[in-house]
Amino acid sequence: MSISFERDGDIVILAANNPPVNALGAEVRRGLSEGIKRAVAEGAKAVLIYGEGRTWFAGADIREFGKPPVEPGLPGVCDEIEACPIPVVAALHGTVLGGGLEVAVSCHYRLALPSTKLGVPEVNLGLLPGAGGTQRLPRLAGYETAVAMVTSGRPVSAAKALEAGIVDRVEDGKPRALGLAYATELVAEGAKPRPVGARPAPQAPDFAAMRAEVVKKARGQLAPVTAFDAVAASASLPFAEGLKEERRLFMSLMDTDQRKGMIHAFFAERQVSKLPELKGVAPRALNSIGVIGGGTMGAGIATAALLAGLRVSLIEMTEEAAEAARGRVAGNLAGALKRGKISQQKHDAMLGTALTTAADYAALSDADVIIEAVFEDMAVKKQVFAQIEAHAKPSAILASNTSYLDINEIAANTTRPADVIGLHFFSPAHVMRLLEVVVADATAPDVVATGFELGKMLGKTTVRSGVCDGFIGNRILSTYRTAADHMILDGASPYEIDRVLENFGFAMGPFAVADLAGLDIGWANRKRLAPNRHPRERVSEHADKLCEAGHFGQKTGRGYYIYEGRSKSINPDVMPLIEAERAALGITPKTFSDDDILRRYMAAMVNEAAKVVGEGIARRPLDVDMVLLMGYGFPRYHGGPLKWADIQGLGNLLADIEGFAKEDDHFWQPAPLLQELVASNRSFDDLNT
Ligand code: 3H9
Repeated sequence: MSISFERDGDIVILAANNPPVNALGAEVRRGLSEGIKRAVAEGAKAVLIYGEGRTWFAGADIREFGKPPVEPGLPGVCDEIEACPIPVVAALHGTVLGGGLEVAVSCHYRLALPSTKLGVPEVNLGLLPGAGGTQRLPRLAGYETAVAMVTSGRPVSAAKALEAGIVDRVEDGKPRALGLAYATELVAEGAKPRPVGARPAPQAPDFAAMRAEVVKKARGQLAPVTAFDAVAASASLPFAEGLKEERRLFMSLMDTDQRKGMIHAFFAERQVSKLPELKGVAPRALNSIGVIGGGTMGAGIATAALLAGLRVSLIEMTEEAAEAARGRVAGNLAGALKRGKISQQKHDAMLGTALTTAADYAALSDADVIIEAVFEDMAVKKQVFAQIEAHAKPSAILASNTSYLDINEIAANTTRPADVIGLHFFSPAHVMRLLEVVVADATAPDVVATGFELGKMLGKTTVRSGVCDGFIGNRILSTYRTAADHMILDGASPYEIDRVLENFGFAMGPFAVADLAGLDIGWANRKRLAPNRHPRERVSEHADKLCEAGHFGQKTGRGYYIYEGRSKSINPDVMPLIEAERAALGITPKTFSDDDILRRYMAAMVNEAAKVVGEGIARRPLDVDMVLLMGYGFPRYHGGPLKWADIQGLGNLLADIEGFAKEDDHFWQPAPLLQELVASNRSFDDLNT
């Protein structure tokens, strides 16, 4: 039984037992509805609801969305609880989220354990609280708190919920015992039901200003603004009408592509690190890591590892460089301390005993995983691996943080290729959430499992990649950046392209990103690839010219944009460079509409992503989606490039690619997998299961 019915004297206890998170699936809803009716019919004096296991209800069952509804619906169950003629007490613990919080605020009295988190994260799924949350929360907590919770999706602590009036008391103990004591007390006092819906809505604030703020923060995402409108409706409509308006707005979001994209992202995030090949494979021991190279990347990796409780040996070439690397880690940890992520005591222990910096590889002798983060040059990497091998213990894993180079070649140069793996972090490594685990031909399964374990410990979204130039993410990036460069040669400006992609939902367009990453990185990469470049490849040179003039983007204050303090403006030198290049190549520039730009850019991204999946570099389309979402700023509400492609219709995308191929059939070669999916009328999502 998902909801058990039990009697303790005058009190009926409804306990939820639907692991892992007590989601409010159909059986749970039925259990609650029947339990309330039966409690009243049997003459109970109060009802206690609590959750068995690790949490109260963590929300509606997300797997039911998009399927035909099953009665009773959650809004009706909440109304039934609220209308119950005897007091209903909620004893909350764990994560009281979404529909879970809506059930809680439909109860008449609420207590919470101090560790409880309460929130309405529906906006993160492209939805709004659809079971009365937008109408009941403002009546309990006022508009400021309700709007903040509903539009951001961020949970609040039990203490904050108490202060805001969302819970009545906070007590430590077991939910069942505490709830029973509270209910017994209420019965003894003759307490009555206190339906939140019967309270008047608070005084309406300046909704126009609040809404403008929400629109600004939402950056194209529909749910926060629609959720705001639902909350605001509570000020002008009677409670029952407000519920109807909430329902209408909830259903309108249910129909959107953004909802599909975000729910895909939710499940993909949880599925991405579950690899059938790792079932039953135990990771190796993982207590300490070694990092070679204490630049921004190495120091970031060291910081992430220290924050996860690992011991770290950080190796540099000289004592001075090792000291400088320690300084970088200290700077990162100072930031974590300032933001309250770690205590002073932990901070001091990390810098004191957990971190060793040295100029001698002998300091690596105890490390379980050794990650090199040195200059991107195969000869340098091979030398470093030879040194690592000389000092690593036999069970150690030897990892490279290379962004592009061939891990098979690195592994083949060692005497223990089974221990070699790629661990591709993204900079700054203690902030960015993505880790690509690059599996080479000879990598042992327990080494792969340890890579995933490390990612989990560091709180990263960890994705398996095969070996190819750039792995999953940088390979796809390189292709869509090339498409953008071709558009520039043919008539678009970097600023138009940035604007279109920012309107699509990226926080920054590709040229602003290039300035941030450093234009010298792309420059070095183009030089590396030049010797093997296909003669038919179109290469634009304006970016090289910027670099030759010493303009590397943000770090030199000038790139595609000029950076002064916090302000960013267009660099007037860029368009003349591009125009000169077009003239030299005899290209008559044409006009690109915003739609043309988006279609070409996305077609290039999806086509390369389909090749990456088709070749087995990524095992599933969802792996690509996670890489782009977590490492490349792809807007979460589009779900990832391959989910977006499914939603657009793969036939349309293939037709676009075939159309573009008429101009340049070298660059626009349709991915065989895309052709196969279109021919068999299937989607990328069909390959995810
Ligand atoms: C809603 O309530 C709408 C209403 O307003 C209106 C209705 C009319 N449903 O994350 P974990 C699964 S919208 C189904 O790894 P953690 C999850 O997929 C909902 N399944 O654990 C995973 O499965 P698997 C609003 C769910 O400890 C397993 O549980 N609520 C749901 O790191 C463990 O999850 C939310 O948005 C669900 N609601 O984190 C809360 N939740 O093992 C969403 C989880 O097969 N959930 N699963 O991979 C969360 O934020 C986290 O899961 C939580 C636990 C914090 C609860």
